[in-house]
Order: sequence, then structure tokens, then C-alpha cells
Amino acid sequence: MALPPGIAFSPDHKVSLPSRFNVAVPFIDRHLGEGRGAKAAIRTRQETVTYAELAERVNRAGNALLAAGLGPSDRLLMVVKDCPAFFYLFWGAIKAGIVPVPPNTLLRADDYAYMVEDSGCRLVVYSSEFAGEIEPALKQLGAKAPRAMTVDAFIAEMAKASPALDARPAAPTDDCFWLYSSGSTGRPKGAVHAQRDMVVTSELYGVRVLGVTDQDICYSAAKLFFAYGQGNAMTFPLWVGGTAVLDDRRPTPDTTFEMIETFKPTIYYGVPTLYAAQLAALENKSRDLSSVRACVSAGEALPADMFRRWQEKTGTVILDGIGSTEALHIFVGNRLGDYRPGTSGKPVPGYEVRILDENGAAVAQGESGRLWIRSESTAKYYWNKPEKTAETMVDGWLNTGDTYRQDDAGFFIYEGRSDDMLKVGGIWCSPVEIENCLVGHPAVLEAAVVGHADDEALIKPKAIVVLKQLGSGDAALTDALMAHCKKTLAPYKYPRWVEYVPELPKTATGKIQRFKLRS
Ligand code: 3UK
Repeated sequence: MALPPGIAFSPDHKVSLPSRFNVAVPFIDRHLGEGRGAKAAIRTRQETVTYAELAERVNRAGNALLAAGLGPSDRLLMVVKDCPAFFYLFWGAIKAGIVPVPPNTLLRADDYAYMVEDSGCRLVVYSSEFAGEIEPALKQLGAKAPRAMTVDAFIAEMAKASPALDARPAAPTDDCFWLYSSGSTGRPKGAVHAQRDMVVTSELYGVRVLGVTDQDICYSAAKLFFAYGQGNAMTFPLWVGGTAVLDDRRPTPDTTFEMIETFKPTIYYGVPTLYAAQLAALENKSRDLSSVRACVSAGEALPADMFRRWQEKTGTVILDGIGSTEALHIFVGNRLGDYRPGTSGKPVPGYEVRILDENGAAVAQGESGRLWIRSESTAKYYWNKPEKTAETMVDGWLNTGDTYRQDDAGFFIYEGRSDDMLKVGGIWCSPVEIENCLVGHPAVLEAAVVGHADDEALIKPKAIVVLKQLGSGDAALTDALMAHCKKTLAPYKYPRWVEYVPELPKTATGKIQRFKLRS
């Protein structure tokens, strides 16, 4: 595929961009000049949006945001399900010089109240499905709350807005959009990405590793709010003039297989938890995956056994790759001609990757160490968090927080996190947050949460609880604790097992020693 005018990559995969440009032009407007106006950019169960319609609606959305009083660099918090309006808001904002911030849509009022305040956003646009969390969040902020409207109300504003909008010029390294990422302690951090970052991930991983072209139909069970989903089903197809398939439902084996059979995607992107559930469903009913030329997995490690069972059942390989919100997409990944089950693959061209020991020296081949990466797609900084920025981003290098080693053939093998963070269904889960929630239950004195492997070898949270009343908890209390967590936290965070103990192992300074509880 020819690169858009004015954009080039050097032989060592460094991007060159015009000094003044707007990234909405190569991703959206370019396709009109290249004759794709009538081609489907987005397909959903309800509608098809052509590239011409997309470009016009992006302009209307940008104008509607400007009319709502947002100006250059103002933030738009968009809590939007996977639907075409996600594209209109995201690209309309960028084209108008406004910074879109799409958070995880599974969070609770408290999380949103924090993000509204932290981001200082001027407007919140939300799918009405999320009103039950967004409206209390805004109420909680009282007079400090910004304006808010539902996606439906915003679409009505778009209808009144002009269909023409000039792209606001920016430098390739100017702030463009943010993604919130959680840590083991403290609140989520807004990772600030630049204009060029989506160009880099789309070309280096999308085109050069996956081989995405305008013939591809991309369907991602991982949602657009996740950096993984954003690349999979928005930036990669838009970069090459392909088609994105979106579904607003919670992904289950039934919905995902139905989408694959109906829309016949050529690339399917999932997460290990979902692949496990899909494999279980394939035991009872065979499904037609013949359109799919490649499956991709990320978010957490894909067990080798799952790779083999999937290949046996479907005839396709799953390409596991590790990415992060800060790197924006996959930086070490398997590829079609070069994969090894049970590994994260090899560095994506253009990503410098190092495994370092505690002193910052490169480890010997085969030894474990901390994974650091450097590339042109990594976030510039965390909003309002200079210390976290300084810890994580050092001289242009990004500390991934993951432990890795390389096998003899150069494949990277995941060995766990260097912090206590868990990945559940590919989404961050902080043990501390779950512990705090458990301690909020009247029966609980103390709690520790660790990762525990389920039958599929996938990690889920397990709680080890000390009760106020001596004696062990029973099944009814376990159910009550699980229900308490589901109600208070994003539902995927509840502990799948609860164990009762008389006391927790602690350091001299009283810190829970979670590593002693892992099993
Ligand atoms: C872990 C993996 C083992 C790892 C992401 C693809 O997951 C993504 O971003 P997050 O910021 O989390 C990053 C962390 O998740 N991880 C991700 N993929 C793998 N561990 N094997 C894997 N294949 O701890 C990493 O540091 O939520 C994934 C593309 C974009 C993304 N943002």
C-alpha cells in the first residue's frame, strides 16, 4: 500500500511527517481523494457507514464540538460504546484540535468523577447505557461538573452543524488524545499521545506485521476504548482504507461467532479469556471462521495449549503480542510466517526492545529481566503525574513493568509483572482496589488479593480474607462478598475465590506480602 502523501518511513522504520499536519487527514479525508467515498468504512448490525459519510460526519462532529464552546487543546471525555459515533467524536475532535479522552466504559461513578476532574474536560459525551454511572459522577462534582450530553443528543447537534471543516494544523509531536491506564496504587493515569502515534502503530504493526490492506475487514472483540481495540478496529482499517466491523454488545462466544459468520472479517482480534470461552462453546457447536486469515490476541499471555486447541478447531493461528496503553499498540508480537505458541513473539520492526537487570544493564541471552522499549508511538507523559512520568519514561525509554526472557530462537517469553497488577480478561485490575472494597464490607477486617490461575490457566483475582469475628466464613458470606464487589467495582474485578485465614503475612512495616499468598 502506498503511504499517504507527505508521510514516509526510513529504512530503520522512523516516520517522517509534514511539520504542520492533522492526523485526521490521512486517516479520514484522504480516502475521498483515493476513490473510496462509496466504500464501507464501518459496518454494524444496524448500519453501514461509507468513507464519504464518515468524512462528512467527522466534520459535523468537529463543528458541533466547536459550537459547544470547546477550543484548541480542550479535552472531551467520551464514554461511548462501540458504534460509529465513537469514530465521529474521536476524529471530529482531533480534526478541530480538541483532545478526545475515551475511558473504559465498564467503570463506576467514582472512577468517572475522578477522570472528569483530573482531565479538566470541558464536555462529557456518553452513550445513554452508561447514564447510571455518568450522571451520579457529575452530580458528585456539583458546580465543578462540566457540560454533558448523551450521544443521541450530540448526534442531533451534528445534524445542525456544517458538513465542512478545515483540519487544524498541528506538529507531529503535539498532544492529540489521551488514554487512561490504571496502576496498582493510586488513581488511573492519563497517558498523553501525540499526533504521530497512531500513524506509527498502524504502519509498523498493522501493515508491516499483520499485513493489513484495503481488502481487510477488521473485527475486534476488544472494545475501542482499549488501545488494543482502537488500533484493531479503528486506526488499522482507516489507515489502509479497509472496513471496521463494530458491535455494541458485551462480547460472548455467541455474539462474537455471530459477528464473524455475518460480517466475514479477515482479521479477528480477541483476548485470552474470550478465546477460552469460545473454545468451550466450539465443543458443542461448530462455527464458520473461514473468512478469517489471522486471529490476534493481546492483553494477557495466551497459553500455548489454547493456541493449539484453537488451531485444531478452526484451522487458524492466534498471533499473541504484547502491547500497552503507553506504547499504544503491540511492540513484541508473533507474525504469520514466524510464530511460536506460548511466547509473545519478536520485536515489531521500529521498536527497540531491551531486557535489563536491576542495575540497568542488559541481561545475558536467555536471562530474565525487566522489559524496556523505545519507539515513536509511546506516550509523551502522564497528565498531572510528573513523578509517575519520571519513573516510567526515562530518556525516551518506556519501562513496561513486565518481566521477560528470550528463548534460543529470539522469541520473548512473558514471566509476569514486576508489580502486583493483574490482567483480568485483558483489562487491568488493581489488587489494592479490590482489597479496599472488601474491607468496606462489615464482616471483613483485612483482605489481600492475588492472581490465581483458573482451569484455562488464565489469571483471575482471589481474595484472602481475615474476618472481624473469629471463625471461618461460609458459602453465604462468600456470595455476599462477591456481590458486594460486583456492586461497588467494575464487575470484572470481583474475586472468583474467597479464602478465610486468621491473619495475613506482613512486612515489618505492615505491608501485605502478596507474593507469599500466590499459589
Ligand atoms: C500485559 C500482556 C502478556 C503486560 C494492550 C495490545 O494490554 C494492553 O494495554 P494495557 O495498558 O496493559 C499492558 C500490560 O498488559 N500484556 C498485554 N499483552 C500481553 N502480557 N502477554 C501479552 N500478549 O503486563 C503489559 O505491560 O491495558 C495490548 C495492544 C494495546 C494495548 N494497550
